[in-house]
Amino acid sequence: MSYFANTPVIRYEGRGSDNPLAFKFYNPDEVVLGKTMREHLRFAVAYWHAFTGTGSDPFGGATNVRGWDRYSGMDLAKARVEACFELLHILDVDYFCFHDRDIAPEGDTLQETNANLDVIVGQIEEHMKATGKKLLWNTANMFTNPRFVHGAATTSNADVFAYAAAQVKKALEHGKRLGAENYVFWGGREGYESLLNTDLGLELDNLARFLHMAVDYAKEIGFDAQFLIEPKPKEPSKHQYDFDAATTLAFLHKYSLLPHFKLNIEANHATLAGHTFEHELRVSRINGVLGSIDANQGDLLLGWDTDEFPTDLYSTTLAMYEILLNEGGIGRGGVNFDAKVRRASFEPVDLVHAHIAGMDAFARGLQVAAKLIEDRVFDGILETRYGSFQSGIGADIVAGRASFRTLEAYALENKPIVNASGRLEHIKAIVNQYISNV
Ligand code: XUL
Ligand code: CO
Repeated sequence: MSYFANTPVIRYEGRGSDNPLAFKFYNPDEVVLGKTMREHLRFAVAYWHAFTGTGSDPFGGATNVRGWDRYSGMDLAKARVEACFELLHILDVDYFCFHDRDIAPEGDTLQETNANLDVIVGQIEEHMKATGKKLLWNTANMFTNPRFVHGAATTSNADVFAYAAAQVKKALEHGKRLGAENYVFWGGREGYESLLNTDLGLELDNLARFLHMAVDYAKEIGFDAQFLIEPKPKEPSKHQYDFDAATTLAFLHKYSLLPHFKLNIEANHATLAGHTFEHELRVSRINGVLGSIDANQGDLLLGWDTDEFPTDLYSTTLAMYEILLNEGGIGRGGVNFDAKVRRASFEPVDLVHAHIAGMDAFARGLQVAAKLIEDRVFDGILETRYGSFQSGIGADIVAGRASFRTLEAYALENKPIVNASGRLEHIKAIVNQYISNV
């Protein structure tokens, strides 16, 4: 039974190809800076958008035409697993990611819910063994069910905190069983609406307590996945605690969690926070916490998380630039397509087209970024721009030899200060040249 009309496996045909079912830039075996594209990019399909999403929006219902929708309950859950492994095969993608609630329906009790999950995790495990596909990360959905109306780890209701702990405990056990390489915490309801009824200090302390318990339990059961926090400033809550990379870093530092976590940076979350994707990646990289990415893009004209498939080459180039400069590249992380087809792209083949578009955009970004690095384009620019710190007073500042006294004495010499142009327009033109010529 095929959910994708027996679509053949997508192959690389090169940039001249007009075959919609072929890669134009993603050539898994092509070596770039000593590693294959497959190794650099570690693409993953997001279960929630690809198999659980329906195309509904606040103004209208489901539009997606999906073969598995003829089923319900556990049969639907099982059919989605089949569809997932078929799509991974078609796309030649090695990884997938899921929330617990994406893969199995909730029962009337936590026991029933867990039993449903166990069945589906068993089915997934068999498919993984048979196909060699791998779990990039799993996570717990603690935002859809109304019990999380006040939050999960940051709820005002201790019973909900306990429930959330039980849910993550189970998710960690499943992550271990399936050999997940990472485990993600995205705090969908970990935030607040108004300070008028919020104990900000207690909520943040509790969030830290929760994360420490998760670290301890993973250690206890021997689950050695990389733990990741995924920052997002708002939506669904008005103010989310993991607002952006810098805020999350300060939180991890304050609560001694920094040794246990890296960040999963999502493009559309960055722009919602008023940052570029590359800003969030840079902040993470220079602080040693760039762990993985959720690949998508937002819309300049819309103020919410549109989760579009990434097609903007400028953005993928600058993102791959940060990843290539990160120690170990993307490491144990990957490029997870946390992206959904537009509501009007409702045919199953649109899911294939969308992933091809995203994979090609990242592959192209990788090629261009590698060439920018090889040619030392930005190194040259920075060396020139910051040259004043290489010698004289600048070198004294950098080496810690300067003080306000020595700097005042220097400034009082009253030499005319000469500034150089930042040349930004020229630099942007160079990037464009690389994007078109490489
Ligand atoms: C929501 C979002 C999540 C996380 C996992 O905006 O990005 O899907 O990636 O919970
Ligand atoms: Co995400």
